[in-house]
Amino acid sequence: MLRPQDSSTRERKSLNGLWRFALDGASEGRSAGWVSGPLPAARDMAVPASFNDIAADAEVRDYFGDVWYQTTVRVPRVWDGRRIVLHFESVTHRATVWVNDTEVVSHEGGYTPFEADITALVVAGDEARVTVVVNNTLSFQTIPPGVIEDTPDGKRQIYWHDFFNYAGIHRTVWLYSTGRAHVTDVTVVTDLDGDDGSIEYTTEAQDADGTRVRVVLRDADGVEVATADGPSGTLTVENVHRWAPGDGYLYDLEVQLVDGNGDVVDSYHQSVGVRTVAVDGTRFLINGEPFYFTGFGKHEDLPVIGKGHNDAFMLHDFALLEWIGANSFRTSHYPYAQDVLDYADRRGIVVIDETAAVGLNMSIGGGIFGGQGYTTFSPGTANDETREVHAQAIRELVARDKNHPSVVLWSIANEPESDTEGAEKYFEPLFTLTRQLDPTRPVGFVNVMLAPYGKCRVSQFADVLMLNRYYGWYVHTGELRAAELAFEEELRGWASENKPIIITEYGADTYPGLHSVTPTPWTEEYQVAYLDMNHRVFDRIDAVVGEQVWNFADFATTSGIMRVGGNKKGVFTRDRQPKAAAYALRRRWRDQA
Ligand code: GCB
Repeated sequence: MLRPQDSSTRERKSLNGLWRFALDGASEGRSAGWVSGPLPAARDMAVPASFNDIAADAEVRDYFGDVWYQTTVRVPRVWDGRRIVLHFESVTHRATVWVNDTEVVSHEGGYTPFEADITALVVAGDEARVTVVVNNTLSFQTIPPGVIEDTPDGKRQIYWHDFFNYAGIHRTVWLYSTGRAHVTDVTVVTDLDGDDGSIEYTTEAQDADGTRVRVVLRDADGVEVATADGPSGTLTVENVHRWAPGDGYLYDLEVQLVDGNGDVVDSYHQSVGVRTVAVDGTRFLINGEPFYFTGFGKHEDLPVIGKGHNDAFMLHDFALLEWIGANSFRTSHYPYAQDVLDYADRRGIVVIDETAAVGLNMSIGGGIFGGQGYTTFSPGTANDETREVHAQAIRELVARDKNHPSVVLWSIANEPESDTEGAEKYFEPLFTLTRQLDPTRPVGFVNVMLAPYGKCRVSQFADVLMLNRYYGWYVHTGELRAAELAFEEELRGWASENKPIIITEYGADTYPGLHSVTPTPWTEEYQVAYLDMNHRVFDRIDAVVGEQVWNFADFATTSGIMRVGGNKKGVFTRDRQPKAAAYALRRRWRDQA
């Protein structure tokens, strides 16, 4: 599915702003016909944003079940006779949408786009009512999983991932128009041959009889550098300007549908960064050069708007990445907004792109080790149906992000159970599927400390080993010497597998402003000493090709005795102020660069 854009043949209109919003605790909205008029007892709600923190009301913050959103949109008069589509960039975790009284689309999964052709339901120049029922409940058949438990106090939503279950309409909602004949998909795969580059392109189109495809490639100055005819083909670029870490150079590929008169009836622009990615033994290669990842696991998490996308914070976060000398991040623990991926392309920031499969591990809850009272993989818990939902999440992620040069590695899950036969059976087909969908990028998953070297049964399927390790925090707490020895011993084991190792998480909770002259967990000094210890270990092991600190910034979690106003492993606070560790990392990463 192509992201809506303005082009010479396409127009879009954002539906962002204030919508009406109502909780539906009694699940009566459908039977009571809420779609047929203004929502009863509604309040205002911002789109895009999570609904949880906006209302200053515990009932809303902790709500699970159906919530209703509604707005009206006037269809531009000039779209008469055009194809009209309603597009959602993400609704967490699932949605059903009506236009006026007609149900038009449902979608499962909180972080990938979906859309409906509503041409037959609207009239150019008139208003249309858009109603969305959003549901945020988690079960063993959702990604991420959860369970609703009966407690003496009523029903409770339990989940095992260590971040707050923010929900709502998190990204832009678009109404857009195209002509009848329109491009529906573009895929680009790039390669290098000495100084030259090649772009293999494939296009798909609908209602396009009587048209032909023409593609035009322009450089960043708008100068035409190659053209081709046909729905697929290969373009060659002499003396190509490569996309590379720190150099987000992008070409523009315009895909045109041209009718019999020579008129362009559809035009879609696809950015292209020409680069290669490969794994060679323990090396991770970008453009044939060994690449060392520096950076963070992040979150989409902000005060008030929760997981709502915000351009100002996006720019600020990228400015901080640059300030600190980070060259990469992981979209822990779900696909991030497309604006973020687009911007990573433009800034030359490297991305590990992750699905929302987090918390598939009944030995951890909310970041804390300890049995959660369920078996992870079983017919009654994570089962074949879960795997199909997971597979669909992978399909939608690859479909959405396949053309981003910044994306160099797929992470199909974070810290699932991976030391059991059930895990091995669950994951093998998902690796196969991901490779079928995208043979050009390495595939991996993020391994948890509970499945250390020698015990993990899933890492055999991965091209790259991504490890989350907390020596000196969750184990050997405050004992950095012991932590250093134990960590090095485990890592040497992994290094013998002859695959690149990226440490995708290491971190220590740190309360900003807490200090000590002795090594005391939670202080700013301890976070620095902890990171230094980790870095000594990484620097001694050649197979380690990346370090991504957990986390870029403090973030919201469920409440619990291990979390002080959220997870405090941020190198920046939630409002993006630096802790001492930010300066320490800046020295290491900028000196290394
Ligand atoms: C992890 C998880 C991450 C948690 C982190 C922690 O291993 O991947 O989601 O937030 O540990 O701080 O415990």
